[in-house]
Amino acid sequence: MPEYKLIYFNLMGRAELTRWLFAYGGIPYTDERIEREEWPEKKKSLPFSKVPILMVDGKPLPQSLAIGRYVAKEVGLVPEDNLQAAYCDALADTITEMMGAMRQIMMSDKDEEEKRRQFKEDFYPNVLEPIMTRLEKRLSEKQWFLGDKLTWADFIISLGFGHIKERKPEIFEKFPTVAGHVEKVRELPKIKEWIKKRPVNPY
Ligand SMILES: N[C@@H](CCC(=O)N[C@@H](CS)C(=O)NCC(=O)O)C(=O)O
Repeated sequence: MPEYKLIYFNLMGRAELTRWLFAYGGIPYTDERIEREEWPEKKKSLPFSKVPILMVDGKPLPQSLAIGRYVAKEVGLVPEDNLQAAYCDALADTITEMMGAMRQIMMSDKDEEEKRRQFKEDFYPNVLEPIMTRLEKRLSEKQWFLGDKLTWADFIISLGFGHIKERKPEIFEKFPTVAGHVEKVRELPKIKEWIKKRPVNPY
């Protein structure tokens, strides 16, 4: 087995998917966490200017989704079938875009009232609800995102919507199956164990 080192901030953020996958597969790795104040100096020493980076036997792999897909494959959570695997990729892109739209509002220099308005009048009805509506239907008909087999897409759903569910549980009243899915993945024994022991971070 290769030697793995995951480099990221001391946050869940874009690295948590990979940490869940390592936990699920019982794969040992070094979870290197950079504190904010260390970043400018650390950045100079890295082969890419952004994190996460996964060092595999000392060689760097950038980009959170590429890292996630690679580790998911290692732990058997990428379907063999090419089209089924592409459905997982499409879900990963959809949730990443959704998180990007959310981040854009949160990080903007607008005041809190304007941000609330943007969430209420644009993000929820135009971005979040269409995705949740489709997922609610799909997950009501299947055990997991792709049917009876767990894939890394289920981890992405639980991670992406878990953050929103913690902050705005009322949104999930209309989407009980998505809410249940978020918890179902978190109840997988290895994931539950990781969540219990991981460092506490707000996001
Ligand atoms: N598309 C990249 C984005 C990576 C990214 O933006 N990383 C942020 C942290 S979430 C970062 O390194 N920020 C520090 C900087 O830009 O100096 C990925 O998914 O890995």
